[in-house]
Amino acid sequence: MSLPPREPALASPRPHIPVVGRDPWVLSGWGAIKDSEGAGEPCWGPRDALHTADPSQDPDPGGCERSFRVCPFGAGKLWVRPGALGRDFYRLLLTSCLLLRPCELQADKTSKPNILLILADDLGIGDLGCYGNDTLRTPNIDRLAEEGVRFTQHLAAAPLCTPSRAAFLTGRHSFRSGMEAIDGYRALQWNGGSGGLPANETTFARVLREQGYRTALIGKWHQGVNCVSRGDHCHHPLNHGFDYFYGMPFTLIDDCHPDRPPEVDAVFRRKLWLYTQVMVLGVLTLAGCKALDLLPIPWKAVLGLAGLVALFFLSWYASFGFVRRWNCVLMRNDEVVEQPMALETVTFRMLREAVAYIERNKHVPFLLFVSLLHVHIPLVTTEKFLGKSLHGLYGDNVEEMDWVVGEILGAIEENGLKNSTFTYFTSDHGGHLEARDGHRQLGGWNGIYKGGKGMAGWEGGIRVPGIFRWPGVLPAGQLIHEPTSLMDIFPTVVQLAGGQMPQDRVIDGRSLLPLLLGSVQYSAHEFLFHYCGMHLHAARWHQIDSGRVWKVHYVTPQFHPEGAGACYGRGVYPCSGTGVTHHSPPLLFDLSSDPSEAEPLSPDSEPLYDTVISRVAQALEAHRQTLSPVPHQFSVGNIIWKPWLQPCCGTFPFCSCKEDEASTPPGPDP
Ligand SMILES: [Ca+2]
Repeated sequence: MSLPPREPALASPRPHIPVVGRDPWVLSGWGAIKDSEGAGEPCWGPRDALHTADPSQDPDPGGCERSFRVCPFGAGKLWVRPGALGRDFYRLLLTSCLLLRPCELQADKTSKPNILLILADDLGIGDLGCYGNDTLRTPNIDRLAEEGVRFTQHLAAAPLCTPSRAAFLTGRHSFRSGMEAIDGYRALQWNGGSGGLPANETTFARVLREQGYRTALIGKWHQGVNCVSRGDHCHHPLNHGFDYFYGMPFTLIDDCHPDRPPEVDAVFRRKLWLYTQVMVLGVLTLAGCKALDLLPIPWKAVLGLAGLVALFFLSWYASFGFVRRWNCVLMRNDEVVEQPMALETVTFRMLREAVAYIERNKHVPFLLFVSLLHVHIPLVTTEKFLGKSLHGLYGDNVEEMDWVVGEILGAIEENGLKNSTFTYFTSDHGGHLEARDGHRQLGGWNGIYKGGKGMAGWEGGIRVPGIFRWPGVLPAGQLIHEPTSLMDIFPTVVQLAGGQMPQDRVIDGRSLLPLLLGSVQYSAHEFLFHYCGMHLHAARWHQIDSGRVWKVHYVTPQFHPEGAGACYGRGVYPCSGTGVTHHSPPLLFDLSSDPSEAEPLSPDSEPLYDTVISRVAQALEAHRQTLSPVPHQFSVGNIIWKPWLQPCCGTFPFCSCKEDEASTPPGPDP
């Protein structure tokens, strides 16, 4: 895999692509209100003149029934069809709307774009062709980028699954909802734990459903299930605004694969197994001594000790010995439909669900959040893709993921929804450098960026792909280097749906529509703060007047071995304690000239050093004023497995069921 050149970050192999702020569109005015082929009658005018209230009765179902009301002009309303407009004209309308009345994008159901969000799991930014990779084949995602806008400084709010997704769903840092660790566990460990996204959090799905959207999550959740009893589903997707769910309430882990070594609490489990063996050996020794009359102890005592050892073993094995059964579960809405989940067909089944969802909702606005199981270990890959990439099992899995994305995009196009669908693709954080099988790399590639999954400060942990497509509205092939966040998706889609932002809480995300439409040149994020658990590790300052992006590190992980760029052999990298280094004075980098964070600046090498440190400290102090304590969802009491919370089909603890084989769809053509 070749390293892309330095800035622009993960540079485009297509240098002619226009860049916001350097080659903006020129608005050409009000002329070209034609269909996409430049023919036909203009698709605008009073709404009633355009289509009937019932889309099924619409004589032009592929046309104006998907119209999009943009904003009032004078006393009337103007209705336009995205695909029918000249791009400049449409962009002007939307820009005017944003400037005049930010939420005027609201209208009835037929006026809203569909929203398709695709989130990859653990995908490195350097794994996609459109971000500079020239050895992995990702033609479908590359095409998405060519037809849309690609962000180069798109940042996860946290470097691990659960907190990053909590922030993505709510538009605010995960510690604001308690979905971050103080120390210890940094992600939910069990379906049977009581921690999870609190019911009083507002997801974008909830807001969009209130705006008349159908809302679905297909794929991974990893935000908890139950609180106090099995089936209360307080953290379940259906309790967070999704009206359809098909997928894993947890996440793929090595334990889901019968041939892979255990992953959940693997070190702790090895210790428990060792303790059990020592205890058994002790009891056997006692029994032998008793049998040979070497020790004057009664048999009752020996049997009592044996019983205690058995109890100890059963108590831990009941949870850890059945990790696959407890955690690798497939649900449809409230119901467990497969336990443990069969890996061979799960990709096809989830894809089938996504395609079917698009098909049956094509006449109403929908939010479809496809949360891919790719490319998390154990890298479940179907036969068609095995051994086909240049990068082993990981590469095979990336290429299969691209095929899945292509099939979903194909369904959008086949149903005539391409121009009325706002599509987004990203990853929940950077590639997992420590995922290895011996010397075989099983994790992603973060390109020129230092660090990876688990590391909150270094770019490799948090810089992810960010691709947006909305043909006819957003420009094709545009590149934006501004700092943006996964948390921005919340306000962006809420604005698209005409919803209201929650007013009773801090929202850290900012709508990307002005940036996407080119009505502004700069991100709304002058500062971004990068947390590892509850610990601030770094801060970023986009100094607009100079165009420079500064990065200040207060805490960094200790690589193992030193200088390795990762923490090999040490399990999950810690956010605090002996595994990190505190920097006083902090490390300072200029990402504009040093995106790999290779050369820390000093007062001698950078005249602005003190100014930058001081300005960022000032912003940090203001940021800290917005923090308030909340219950911790990752406390030991919430994290541990509780039998009474375990999702289960059949009779507990023999939970077992299998989804109807006849409904298993065929895979891709060989
Ligand atoms: Ca992940």
